[in-house]
Amino acid sequence: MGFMCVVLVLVFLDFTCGNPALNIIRYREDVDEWLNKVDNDLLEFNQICTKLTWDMMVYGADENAKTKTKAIAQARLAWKNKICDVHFNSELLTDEQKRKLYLLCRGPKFTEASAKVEMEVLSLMHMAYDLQVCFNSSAPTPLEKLRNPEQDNFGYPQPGECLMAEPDLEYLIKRQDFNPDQLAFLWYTFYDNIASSMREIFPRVVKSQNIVASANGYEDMGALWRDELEMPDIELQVEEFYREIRPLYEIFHSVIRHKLLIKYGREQIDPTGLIPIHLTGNMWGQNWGALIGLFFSSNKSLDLDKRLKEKNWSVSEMAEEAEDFYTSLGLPAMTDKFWKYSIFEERENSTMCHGTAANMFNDDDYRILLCAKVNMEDFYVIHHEMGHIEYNMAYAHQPAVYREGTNSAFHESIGDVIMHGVMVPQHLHRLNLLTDEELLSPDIDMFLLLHQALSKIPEIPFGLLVDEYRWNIFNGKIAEENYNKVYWKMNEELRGIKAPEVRSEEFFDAGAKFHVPDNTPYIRYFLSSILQMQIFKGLCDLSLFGKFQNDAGASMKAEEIKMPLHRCDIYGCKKCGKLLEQAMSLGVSVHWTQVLKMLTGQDYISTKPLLDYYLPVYEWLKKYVEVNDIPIGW
Ligand code: X8Z
Ligand code: ZN
Repeated sequence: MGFMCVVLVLVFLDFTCGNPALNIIRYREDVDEWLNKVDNDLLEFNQICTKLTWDMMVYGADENAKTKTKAIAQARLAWKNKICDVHFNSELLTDEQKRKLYLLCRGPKFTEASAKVEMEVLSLMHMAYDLQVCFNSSAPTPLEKLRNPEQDNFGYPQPGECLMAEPDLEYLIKRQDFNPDQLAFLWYTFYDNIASSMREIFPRVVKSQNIVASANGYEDMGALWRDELEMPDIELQVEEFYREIRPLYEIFHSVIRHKLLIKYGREQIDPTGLIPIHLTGNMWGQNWGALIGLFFSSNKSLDLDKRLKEKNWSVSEMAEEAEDFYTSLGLPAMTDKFWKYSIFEERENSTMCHGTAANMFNDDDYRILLCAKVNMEDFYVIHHEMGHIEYNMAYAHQPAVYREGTNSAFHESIGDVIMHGVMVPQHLHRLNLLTDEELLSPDIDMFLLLHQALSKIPEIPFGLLVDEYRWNIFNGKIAEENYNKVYWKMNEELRGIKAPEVRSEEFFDAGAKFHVPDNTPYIRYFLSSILQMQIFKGLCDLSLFGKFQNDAGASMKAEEIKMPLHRCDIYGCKKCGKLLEQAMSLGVSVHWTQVLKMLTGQDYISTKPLLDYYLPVYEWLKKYVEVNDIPIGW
């Protein structure tokens, strides 16, 4: 969600627009009037900033755009400093007024000088990531040596060819027909290029970030990021959540390692050790969906990517299908401007390719930017981004200060909730991605659950890793000279993953993940992985098809026996859409516990729905481990 992220940075930078300096406001009514004015300014800033950010993402950041951004940022920081300097007689403030003031004034505090440094270092990070790699055309390259005439090298980069790191190399590393050396070469090409430039920049980022965080009373930038989530003991809570999920991850890890051992042999895989990241089918080892073939031999398997392609859908037709799911719930369709301005595919001159949803804060102007292809992973990304847009639309009537998710983890979870509704046999059958026979086959549940598990379970420890790591850099627990060593040590401890070979301090490998150069907090995805299952369960309980029906036709009253969560078909459930809409429409006007209570009946985060959802996979993996005598853990 690069866009929201960049904008957030700018939102915190803020505009001028002369509000008369009211340094002490004594009356409630005056506070309301003042807040209304401030809100109008905020809306205007958001409109200007989002337009600038969108244009920079789409057309690149030329000098003109940079100058404009700088000017707006300066104006905005002056504005924010001014409004946050106003004093109130707090006994007179209503709870609503207090919440607005908290929301307006949280985040970093800039001076002209610190804003300048911050913008410089953030822009350097972006340049390090938005990278095109050109493969050497003269000297014999590792690429040449790796080219195997016996093998289908189709798609392997040719000497002289230039590719974007994300998404082109990211896409290639999924290929299961490349050999381990070829996969390692792709991985090194991505990481060596990005992580070496990031090594020099990141310490400057840390310094700059901590200055602007402590200027507003936070201990460091990690504390500032955590504040947005409004979970006071979040560091302990996320540890506890992962402790609950870890047995599922470990058994899953062990079975995948065993399958990789069969495929690649002991030369590549240590049967009791760590999984090499470049063999996970993903540049960051966060999504193992490309490994589904390890479980189902290709001729027998149900290749959903292939089926999607056979439908001859374009990417925008995939987006229409996603929209259809949302409208089936009674949620609004995408707007005309969405279809007019959104970018779905990689362009010749694309600079930014990470999936992004943009709220332009302007009537019905919402957009997404993707470099998608026709495959299931990008079908997911489309649903994910549309979830952001539905959230944006639901709170559009709120004052500008409330037009955010109740916290960022909720914003990340909506589209994923919907995607869980897509990945049930009934809906895939509705999309003609499953035949009648497959719908009724007893194996279909396990296939889809494994598909979901491969795509989503590795994201959980990765979500924790990216931010625990950065929190510990911001608070000084990780010293600069150990940045990379600690990163790989945490990879080992938290998720049993290693680099192809030991990495030196010449690199800052965490910087090869988009959200690090984009300066976007990442724990939201960890929390979303858990929350989305809770919310999906909340919706499932409301839907008719969340329950087994009584004797065919005898009564339309649903039995109280619940449908297993992984089979819950929420498509068309108007009650579900209504509840989602009500919850999302509150924006950040209320604390997230209230929103979660509406959606699930509980006001706390629980891993139970996630563990229940995967229970059949867990049982299946346990048996598999016993039968094959597979060691667990690393
Ligand atoms: O960044 C994203 C979205 C945009 S908010 C495409 N995601 C995370 C990632 O790619 O690392 C979605 C899942 C995790
Ligand atoms: Zn997102």
